[in-house]
Amino acid sequence: MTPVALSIAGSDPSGGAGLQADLKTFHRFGVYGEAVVTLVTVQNTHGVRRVQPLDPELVAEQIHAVITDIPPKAAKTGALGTRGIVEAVAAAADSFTFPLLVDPVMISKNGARMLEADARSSFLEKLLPRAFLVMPNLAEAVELTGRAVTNLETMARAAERLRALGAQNVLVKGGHLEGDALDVLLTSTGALHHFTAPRIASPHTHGTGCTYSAAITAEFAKGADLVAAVRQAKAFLTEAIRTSPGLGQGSGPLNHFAR
Ligand code: PXL
Repeated sequence: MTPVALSIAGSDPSGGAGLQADLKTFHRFGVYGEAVVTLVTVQNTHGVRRVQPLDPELVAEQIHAVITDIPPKAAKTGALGTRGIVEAVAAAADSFTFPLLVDPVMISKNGARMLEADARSSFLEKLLPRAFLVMPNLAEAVELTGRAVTNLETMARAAERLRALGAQNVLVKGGHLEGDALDVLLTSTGALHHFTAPRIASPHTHGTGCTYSAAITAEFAKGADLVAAVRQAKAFLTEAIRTSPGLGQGSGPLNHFAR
């Protein structure tokens, strides 16, 4: 059977992040991709100029249409935009019979808000408890927990708080720390795992978070377990950054053909 994954995320017309990155990544992993649009951005490699969220009802209808026809084996969320969309996705997730990965996209690299500030409580109370895995970067971990997250120890503490709030598993991504790219995974059994990869100095990191979460989702769709999925995804990400095609005049995309 063809593995199927679903992304519920925003559109990046430059093709490096958001839904477009998710679909390319699913494809690269041999997974058929479904794509529900939550918001439309106007952007290129220089940055995001505009974010236009869709009507929550329209998002809910898209999800219903695809999952009742071609049910995925795993799904992920990316940029959700508004409180209304967060609540619509959380309500839909109640009937999901497959794992949901939540990438808590909040702010783009150049500072555009991808999730309105007043959506935070809905995100924490309604979406997080439905997440099989939530995977914040450092800034998102700070925003979600209200605590400083600056090293391995505080990354693990943030993961514990997010698990206490209902996420089954938490991956805190340390890519913005100094030194090697180190991520901390806290699983539902309370086990801590560390994943390291060499830091690659590159300006072309647009869509890194989206690509990472899409790769993990693709691995889930193929039946991988959590630790194996994160390990495969991180190896892909490292190679995709290392071999970025250098497109655009700003922060360009990764190489989604990598591996
Ligand atoms: O990488 C975060 C992100 C997610 N989704 C969309 C984006 C971005 C960053 O620019 O544009 C649609």
